[in-house]
Amino acid sequence: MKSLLDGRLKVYKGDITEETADAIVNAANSTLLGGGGVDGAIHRAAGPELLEECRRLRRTDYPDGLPRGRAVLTGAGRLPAGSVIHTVGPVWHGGERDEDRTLASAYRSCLEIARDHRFETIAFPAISTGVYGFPKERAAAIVYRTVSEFLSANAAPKEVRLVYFSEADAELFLRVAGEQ
Ligand code: AR6
Repeated sequence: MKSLLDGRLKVYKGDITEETADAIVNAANSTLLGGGGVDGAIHRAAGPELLEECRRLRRTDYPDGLPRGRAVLTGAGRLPAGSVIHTVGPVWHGGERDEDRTLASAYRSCLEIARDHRFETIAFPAISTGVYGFPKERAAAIVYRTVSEFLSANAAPKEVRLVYFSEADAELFLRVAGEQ
């Protein structure tokens, strides 16, 4: 595990479904009804209660789905985390469709929810860098910038965890962060 930003940013390899943070982030899609990748893993581990809560949110607040770059809070079902923040990152189309800004907005929206609920810890997977195809290096630079800016302006959350699914992805982030 590596610590950055005066110990407030932790970076390591892990499985986000095992995190005990106040909130873990789900790289969802607009339907909020589950999918593959980390979304599928989170729903599998959380159980049917989480899906039911997402269905309810669709009926009440998001009949047309959760827009890209936004985030919404739910409980965590059987997960060890306190709650789940679902966000929808951009699909990579070559960089001409505001993908960078949408990715920053997805991270920022999650951090705002954590701050507003006075969460001490929030754990993120690498949003958009799987099925959605966002280039990992480019995402790392955006994530580092967005998290640094947010933490320097806000006392909560106290700690942000970036949980990468492979050692190589965690190392790539640390290299890019070191270049910023
Ligand atoms: N813990 C941490 N990271 C994980 C885990 C895990 N258990 N499982 C996968 N990853 P992706 P996206 C990493 O594709 O690109 C879904 O179908 C993975 O290695 O899950 O935002 C949704 O429903 C990768 O680095 O999310 C959407 O339709 C990262 O998580 C779509 O995929 C993100 O990969 C979202 O695509």
